[in-house]
Amino acid sequence: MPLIASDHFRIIVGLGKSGMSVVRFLARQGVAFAVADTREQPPELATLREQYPQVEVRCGELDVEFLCRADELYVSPGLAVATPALQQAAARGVKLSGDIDLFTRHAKAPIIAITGSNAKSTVTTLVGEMATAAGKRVAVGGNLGLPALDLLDDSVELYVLELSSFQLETTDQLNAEVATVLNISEDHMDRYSGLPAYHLAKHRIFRGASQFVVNRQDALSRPLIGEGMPCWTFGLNKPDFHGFGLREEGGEKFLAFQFDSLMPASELKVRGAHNQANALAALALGHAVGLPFEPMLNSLRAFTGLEHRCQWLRELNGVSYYNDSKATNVGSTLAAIEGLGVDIPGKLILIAGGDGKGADFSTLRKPVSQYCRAVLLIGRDAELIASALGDDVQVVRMGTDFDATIRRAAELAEPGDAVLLSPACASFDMFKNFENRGHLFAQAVGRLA
Ligand code: UMA
Ligand code: ADP
Repeated sequence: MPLIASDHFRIIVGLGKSGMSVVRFLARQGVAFAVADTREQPPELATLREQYPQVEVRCGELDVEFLCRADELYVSPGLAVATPALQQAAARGVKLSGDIDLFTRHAKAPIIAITGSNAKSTVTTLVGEMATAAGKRVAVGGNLGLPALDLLDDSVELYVLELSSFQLETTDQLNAEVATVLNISEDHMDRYSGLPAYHLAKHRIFRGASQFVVNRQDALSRPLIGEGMPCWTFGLNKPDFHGFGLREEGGEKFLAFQFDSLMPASELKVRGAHNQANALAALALGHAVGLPFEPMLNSLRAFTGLEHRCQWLRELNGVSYYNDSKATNVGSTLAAIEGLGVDIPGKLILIAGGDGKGADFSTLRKPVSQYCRAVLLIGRDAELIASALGDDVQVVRMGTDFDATIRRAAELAEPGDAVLLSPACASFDMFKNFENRGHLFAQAVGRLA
């Protein structure tokens, strides 16, 4: 079959937020392009038609002949590169790329690149705040919400990017100044063939990096390449010569660098050991690009955490309520149960369930039996979770009435307990997204009397 790829024509596949950022970028560059999306009504279609009426758009099933008119495809992170039509186009010589690849080719300032199964948004936000406090002109985005290409600006001195495995699949050489995989636990098993494939996608973040930040307590965070490159570490244990950790002095825990204590961990406003790890990771990333300690520590002291991430909502009748709706995988729910479980005088009433994305819930059993008084299950995969938890703890299957679930949780709680929404699942089977799930939870908690 002849190759019909042209040298100067691009196709953007997927017209969501990131696709639209590629549209704006290519239009600014004067590059010819078209758009394809498997959805009949992609979210940015109306905007595209209004602002770029001359651009050809193909909606519905991907047409390989159409895709082969391009020399390069910019594929949305929402579409797996394994999608047959994309693979067929690739086999015919069309390059598969993405918005992050395009970003790297044009970014002039150093990039701090952050991925991991959990804590990406928290650490990315923290590093951004540290850089601002240190007086840097910093741009923060990526998977976090503001597409990377929309950040490009010659006046920027530092880019801080949160990157998902989906974005990394189409990223060839990121060339970050410093890159990290914060942690690895199972997620998106409905998209990957297993943990190794997911791990490989995440580790593409290290391609071309000048420095690495490694989690000492997670072997899977260690780069597979680049022996001998400058490497900083973080972990909840004592710091080594290269890194950040916790030291105990006079019975108190301190965030520390090498052999020096930096600040008492108790000065952090965010709760749980996982947030101490996040603070240490942010310090390591900031240190790697030369940010001074004082503004970094001030940012840590001021940080109250992001909405929907183990966010304290209120106390009522001696019971605290936490919104951890962003816990969309098992690893994040484990961190919440273990982090809050040791912190509260009573027990947890856990609300979990939703779309499990093919996850294995069995690791929840032990911490749930240790820290939970009861578990209320919602959503599509409630039965899967119930069978993984066994009968160590009271399990209540709730229907689709989310308000009733929250009222039931309040009834089951005793003074000193905490009600924790930490679903270990995606939300799409019952809610618009995790934000919507968290907001509805917060509203219902607000109505409790
Ligand atoms: N889709 C189709 N056909 C297409 C293209 C997309 O059916 O041709 C569907 C897929 O189910 C896909 C969904 O639409 O999952 C969203 O795709 P999109 O192209 O509309 O997405 P964007 O609006 O561009 O958002 C993407 C990221 N979304 C995903 O990776 C799924 C956003 O991350 C990111 O903030 C945004 O780019 C800007 O960079 C969101 C996310 O859920 C927050 N990320 C996952 C996570 O954090 O776990 C990885
Ligand atoms: P991401 O962007 O990777 O999804 P977030 O910062 O948004 O990360 O947090 C997602 C979920 O992970 C939240 O439920 C949060 O409480 C939890 N979490 C935060 N830090 C950690 C950590 N270090 N390890 C495990 N889970 C964490």
